[in-house]
Amino acid sequence: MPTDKPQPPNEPVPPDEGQGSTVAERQAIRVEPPPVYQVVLLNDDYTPMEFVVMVLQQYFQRDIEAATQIMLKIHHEGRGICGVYPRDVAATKVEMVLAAARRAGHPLQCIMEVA
Ligand code: TYC
Repeated sequence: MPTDKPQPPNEPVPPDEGQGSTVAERQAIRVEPPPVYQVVLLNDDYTPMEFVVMVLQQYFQRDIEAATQIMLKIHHEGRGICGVYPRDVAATKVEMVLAAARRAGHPLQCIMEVA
């Protein structure tokens, strides 16, 4: 075949492709909500009720009525939610409650779990 005429390319190249430029793609991006954690107190036979009420007032900003209700729920049902927080806040509250309980010589248990 004579080659004196330039041949057209096999496929047309769309503008801006294959030339090192960035192409923004329309894509649904799913953003998960940040995980929140519930701080839970567990019942035991030795920690005084008054101490648990104090913990709920001091570390979970409950008034005396709400604190007493939560304490009684834990006493009767074995566990109760003190509050729901971002992970770092929940972890700090667990640490502070456990430290206060150990200082006072009580076996109170406090845990966090994904809400
Ligand atoms: N059961 C304890 C008592 O009878 C009271 C108690 C309540 C302890 C809640 C722990 O998380 C707790 N003295």
